[in-house]
Order: sequence, then structure tokens, then C-alpha cells
Amino acid sequence: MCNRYESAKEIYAKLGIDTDAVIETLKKIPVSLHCWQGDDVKGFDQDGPLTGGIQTTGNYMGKARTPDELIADMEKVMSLCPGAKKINVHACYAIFEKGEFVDRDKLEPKHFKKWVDLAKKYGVGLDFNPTFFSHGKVKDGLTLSSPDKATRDFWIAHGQACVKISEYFAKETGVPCVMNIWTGDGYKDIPADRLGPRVRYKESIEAILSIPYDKNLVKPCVESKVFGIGVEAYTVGSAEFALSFAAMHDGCLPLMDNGHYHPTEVVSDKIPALLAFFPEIALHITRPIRWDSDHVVLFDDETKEMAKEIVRCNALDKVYMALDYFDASINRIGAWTVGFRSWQKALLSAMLTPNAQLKKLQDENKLSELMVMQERVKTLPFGDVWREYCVRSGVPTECQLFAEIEKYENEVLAKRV
Ligand SMILES: [Mn+2]
Repeated sequence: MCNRYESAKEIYAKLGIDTDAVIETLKKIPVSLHCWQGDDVKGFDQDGPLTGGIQTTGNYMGKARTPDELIADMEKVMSLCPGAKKINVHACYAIFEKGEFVDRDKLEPKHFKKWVDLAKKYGVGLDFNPTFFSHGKVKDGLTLSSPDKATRDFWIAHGQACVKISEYFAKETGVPCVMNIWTGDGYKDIPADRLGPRVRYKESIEAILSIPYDKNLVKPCVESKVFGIGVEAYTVGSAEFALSFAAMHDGCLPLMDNGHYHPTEVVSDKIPALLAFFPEIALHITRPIRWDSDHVVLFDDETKEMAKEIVRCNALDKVYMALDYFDASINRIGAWTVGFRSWQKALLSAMLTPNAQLKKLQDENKLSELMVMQERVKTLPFGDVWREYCVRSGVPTECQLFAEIEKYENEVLAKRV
């Protein structure tokens, strides 16, 4: 079988691409693995339903019910995925001592020590997210944009607590922590006031970020959304809101989730637009289908196109890449793993593209040749390099993967009844 890699290596070399070097580079690029695929975004600090305009559908067996189960599942996923990782944690995944409970406005670094221990075990960084949903203090569907001051103050305190926890993560791991602010605040039907909630949201985020923190350690982001379930008419944190907020606040990054736009918009085209202005940006990588923004990432055209833009823009060190999807209808380990591996494939495919040659053809206006070349690239032996990357990373190849997922289901998940 190694003949196939040697042959692929020669083919790519003729296009000026060193596949060995690409593999070594890709191994070191961190992608943030979200903890919330393992338990359907439930978390450990509350027992209510998922709110905020997001929904998990399906009831596949084997959901992680405890911190130990979730961490074990994440470790399994990491063992099945090539490439460097970060671990992405939501605030609702605070891990309390037995009998202890602390509300979100009072969370402290110690409630996330087990996540730090996990990150240190693998020598990886942590990312963080305040959780502005699935909580009794979400008032009339609003948090940071609520007209009720006590509600806003509670959520501002939560955000500030999360800044401190993010800084703790960065100090403990030695890796900057991306802290993403997203709320599902909005209205189901036509609001009478669209500006008021946005001004309150702006002032609340400013209050969160007004506490002292090291901007080299904590990278705050604002994530936009077009709509949510039950929040169809108006979302406070729209695309223009989030982008403008980041542009006007030094050190704050725009975060684009490719499930959070109108169906014909593509984030691949937005990446270079933002890179023309922002030194760093952040992404949530997902797969939108109709009303759902959170299907498992596949190795599909737009996923490839997003990775291509990051690579072509020489922005692998400027774009914080995180995954964000959750599917409860299939084996969650399989969902998690396929999504992570799909993004790895997209990055590898982008790095195996003769981008300099293609750019030259564009700049010389040789557009027929460009089209022919772009189509030629699609049939290069990518799969042989992907297989080699998996082997060199010590993870299952495509044909070995399902057996591993099935084994874990039989030995671990099936016993969770
Ligand atoms: Mn997202």
C-alpha cells in the first residue's frame, strides 16, 4: 500500500507540493474540539431543556451523563482524529464537587480544573464560552440585551467570570484562550424596537470586557446568527452587529459560524474579506441544512472552500478554528469524529492545492487555463496522502474507522442504561 503514497508524492511533487512537509505542518495546526457533541449541549449545571434557539434532535443511545463519561468519550474521539487539538468548553460544563452548586454569575476557575487537567494530559490549549442559554435567568428569551437591568447584570457577571476563567485556562496551558460570546437573544415575531436591544447588547459586552485581562492570553470573540428556532424574526446579535462590534473594539475578534447565515451566503468568501481588515478572526465550522445550523461537518464543497481560503490567505496562524455541531440521532463518537476528520481532510486538501500557480493564472487573466487546472486538482490522489497522514498520526484509516466506533459503542456506550 505504501506504493500508492509514493506515487501520490511524485504526482504532487510535479506540481511543486511536498506532501511530507504538508503532513508535518498539518499535524501542528490546532483545531478546537467542542465538548458539547457528547451530551447534546446539556452541560452539568442545570437540568432543564436546551434553549436559546438551538435544538438537538434524536435519542441515540449512549449519551454521556457525567463529567467522567464526557471526558472519556472526548479522549476516545481524540484518539481517532489526526492533527493538533484544543479543547472547547462551555461554561455550563462546570464540574462541581459532590453536593456543591454555584450559579453562572459566580463561577470560578476551580470549577474547570478537571478540564485543565485534561488539556495538560494532552499538552493542548483550551477555549471557552460563556453559556447564555438553558438557564432560569434567561428572561423572555433575552440575556445581555434584556430591558431588565437585573437580568443584564446577572449575565454580565457571568461573562466577566468567564473572562477570568479564560485567563486561567491560558495561564495553565500556555496557549491563548479564545472566549466566544454568543447569545440567542431575539424575538419570534416582528419587534417594535430593533435598536434598543442591540444598544443594550453592545453595552453589556463592553461591560464584560471592561474588567482587566491580558489581551495576549484571552481572545474575546462575538459570534453572529441570522435566526434561531423560536427566534425567527429578529436576532439581536446579527452579522452586522457582531462584525461592527469587533471592528470597533480593539482585541475583539469577529467569529463566523458558517451555519449562521442565509442559505446562499458562503463563509469561504467572507474569510478573505475579514482578513483584509482584522489581524485575527475566529470560525465555528459546522454544516447548515435548512433550519439547522449544526449538522456534522462533512468533506463537502463549502467545507473545502473555507479551508482553501484560510490556506491561500496564509492565515493558518490568524484564524482560530473551532468545530460546532451536535447530532443526537447517530453514534455521538462517530458524529464527533467524522466532523473533526472532515475538517482535517479539508485542510489537507487545501494544503495540497497548487495555490501559487492558480493565483498566477488568475493574475495573468489566463482564466480558461485556470478553470482546467482547478478541475485537474480535483482528481489528484488526495486519498492516498490522507491515508498516509492518518497512519503517521497513529489514528485509524478510513476503512478501519467504523470498527473502532462500533467497538466503543459495544464496550462502553451500550452499558450506559
Ligand atoms: Mn457557533
